[in-house]
Parts: sequence; structure tokens; C-alpha cells
Amino acid sequence: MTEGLSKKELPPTAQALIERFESCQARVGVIGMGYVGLPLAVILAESGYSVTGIDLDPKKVEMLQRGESYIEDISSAQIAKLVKNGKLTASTSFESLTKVDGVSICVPTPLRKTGDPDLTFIISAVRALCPILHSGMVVILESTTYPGTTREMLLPEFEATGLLVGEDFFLAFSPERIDPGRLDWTVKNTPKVIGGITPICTEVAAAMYGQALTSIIKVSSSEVAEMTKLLENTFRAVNIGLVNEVAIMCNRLGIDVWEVVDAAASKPFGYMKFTPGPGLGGHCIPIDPLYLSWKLKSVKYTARFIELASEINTNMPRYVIQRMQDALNEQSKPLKGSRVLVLGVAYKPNVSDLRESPALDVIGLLLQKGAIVEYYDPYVPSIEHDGWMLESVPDLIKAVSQADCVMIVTDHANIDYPAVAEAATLVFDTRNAMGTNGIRDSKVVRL
Ligand code: SAJ
Repeated sequence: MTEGLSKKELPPTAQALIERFESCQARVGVIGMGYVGLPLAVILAESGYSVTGIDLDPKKVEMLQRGESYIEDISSAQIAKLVKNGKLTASTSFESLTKVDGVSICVPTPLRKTGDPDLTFIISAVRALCPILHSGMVVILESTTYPGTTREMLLPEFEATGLLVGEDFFLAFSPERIDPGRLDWTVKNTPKVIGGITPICTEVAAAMYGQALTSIIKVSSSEVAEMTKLLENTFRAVNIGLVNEVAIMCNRLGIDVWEVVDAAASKPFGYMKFTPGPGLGGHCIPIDPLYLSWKLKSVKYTARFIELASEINTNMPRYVIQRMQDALNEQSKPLKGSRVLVLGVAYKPNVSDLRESPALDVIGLLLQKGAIVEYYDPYVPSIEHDGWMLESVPDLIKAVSQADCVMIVTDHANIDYPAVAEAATLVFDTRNAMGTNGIRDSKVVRL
């Protein structure tokens, strides 16, 4: 973290821009109206800025213009009020960003099929911004990416316009820390790390966010800010990989991993609880660490923890199927031809997001092995993936009673687990959903 600079140490362009932010008269743009960009646009608008949200999807733009939200954490009432008072507008055109004082880029950073970072969304946003980049403007990249992206990829594009960073325009990185559905830590009160290409860039970016967000954490460079985010999410991926390997170890030793995990969680310091499962889903945790390991390869370093955790987490779908096969075998039932009901397919509980969900791999592998596969997920009506398509069964308990095995893959809170246990012949529980609901039954086998 850095103390920052006093205003008198700043060039006139920076001072004037900071004054515009501090007067809340500034106009800002947010590129990418997804689960990161829309909450950010709303909080910036609610702080007094005039905000223009840019998205390539005309349906999203039309909904926002009608005052309708498509993000669970943002109500339509919030949108409608801001649209009505002119504080929030939406457009598909970057031209509507002409003369803005600041822009945040919140576009996706997926992986290519090859496992390399895919920065196409960032590049197209940057190139669309260049024509409107002007003296007295700040650009903040929020999309999770490898250390060096802001300086190595964005800066040359912007300086090719002839403007000088840190004097004419300002450029920083600020990692998004949005956790959809979370109510305690929101876009407003979650501490916001900001690192500029230069210290003056950090000050200007901090001024833009400082009017809207509760806590600004200034760091000395954009690389520190980029690396901060990757440490946060690599920490999760590696610890989830660790607890998944502990589950495998416990099974080999005949020890109940869930009892071990719960007992370890009684330690009030120096420990953080993670739970084993069927694999690692979502668009952050499985992907962000691979951005870091990819970058390290370019400096001839192997990020061993990341690669090992990825190997363990990626193998968990196969492992849980093998464990379920063992349970069916105890009932002299081959997996081939057995009816398996997968219960819960979203990537984590109580969400509808399927991205990278381990359930997709579990179902694909079960189909490959000749099982008769159905699924039930109240949040996910249908799945089309990798050449197969399934719909969530309409009657959970009826499907449970007809299944040779129920495999709990995602433990949504709104499932009647006692009724499932009652109706089931066999349950393979990868999330300890039954144990968490106080159900101990010989027909329930857990990871
Ligand atoms: N998972 C486990 N065991 C665990 C925790 C998670 O198997 O102990 C699995 C989940 O089932 C899921 C995957 O890992 O498939 C990712 O779960 P997650 O809890 O990390 O949730 P995400 O992917 O929504 O992560 C987001 C991240 N937020 C941001 O990047 C801004 C992450 O940094 C947050 O810590 C996390 O939410 C959170 O705490 O909920």
C-alpha cells in the first residue's frame, strides 16, 4: 500500500480531473454491463456521477434503458430511478463516451481452448476507446488478468494516440471483488485496490472511485494490483485443491474427511475452512490462477502449486464417479445401465450459473460410461453441453425413487434432503448436504 501524493505534487491536468470527481460533476463510462460492470455503474451513478454503461448486447442496453435489471444483486427500481433522473444511460456505442472524465473496463477475460488467456474483449474495448481518449481522462481496467497487462498491452495502445500517461491521461488497474449474491460485502463496502501506471495515475483513479466506494487501497503499480487479485483467487484454488486431496487421502485411510474438516474448523486462528467437492466451478477460481501460471511460463518459471491444484481439482469429477461406482458395486449394480440422478448442477449453491460447473464433467463422464442420467436443479431448467442436452426432471422425489443412485453435486439450500434420503435407494453425497442437514443414513455414502 502507498501513502499517495498531495494535490500540489500533481500536474494541472490531474488536479483539474480530481476536482471534477470530488465535485461529483464528472461523467464516467463503464464498459461491460455484466455482474461486475452493472453494480459498479449503479454505485458510481448513485454517488452523483453521470454514468454511461456500454455493452455489445443490445438486449441488455434496451433493458437498462427501460429501467429493468438482469443482475440478481441490482433491482429494477434502482436502475429505473437512475435512468429517470438521467444519472444512468446505456448504449452499444462508444461514441456516447466522448468527453467522459473516466472509464472503467469490466469485460470478460476467459481462457482459450488452449488454456491461454483470451484478451480479445479487453483489446477490442481498448481500441474502441482510443478515438475518444482525451487529455484529462482516466481509464481503469477491472478485468482479472495477468500481471503486466495494463502496462504492456493497454498503455502502448493509448500512448499511440500521442497522449502521455500520467500527464495527459491516467491509467490504472483495480481488481473487481464482486461476489454475486453476497449481501455483507458489496461493491460499495468491499475495499478496492487501485494501482496506477504511475503514482499520479493511482491518485486520479482513487479520486474517481473514492467518491463512491467506502475504502480505497492504493498500491504502487498496476502490476501489484493485478497480482493482488490473482493471489486472492489462487489462494482459493490451491486450498480447495488441498482439501480435495485430503478427501482422497482420508478415503484411503478409512477416515471421514467431513469430520476432519469440521474438527479442523474449530481452530480459531491460523486456519480457514474449505470443503471437498466434485471439482472447481465458476468463471473466476478455475481460470484466474491459470492466467498467472501462463505469465510465469513467459519468464521460464513453473507455478507448481497452481498446476498441481488445477490437476487435482480437474480430476475430481472422475474421482467422485469412481467412488459412486464403488458404492453401486456394493449393491452389485454396474454403473453401465444404472439410473443416476444428479442433484444440483450449478457451479455453487443457490445460483443458476453453470460456467465451468463440475456437474458438466460429471454428467458427460456418466453418459460416456453408459449410465442412464437425469438431473434436478431448481435453478437450471436445461443444459446443452458438449453434444448432449438434458432438462431438469419435473418431480424430484419421483426421480429419486426411480434412481439406482442419487449423486449430490451441488448442495442448493432449497432441496428437501430428508425427503430425498427417504425416497432414495442410494445417495452419493459429494457436498455432505445430508450431513449438514443432520441426516445419517446407511444408504448415504459421502465423499
Ligand atoms: N468450492 C469448493 N470448496 C470450497 C469452496 C468452493 O469445492 O471450500 C468450489 C465451489 O463449489 C465452486 C468453486 O469452488 O465450484 C468456486 O467457488 P467460490 O466459493 O470460490 O465462488 P466463486 O467462484 O463465486 O468465487 C467468488 C470470488 N469472488 C471474486 O473473484 C470477486 C472469490 O474471490 C470469492 O472468495 C468467492 O466468490 C466467495 O468467497 O464467495
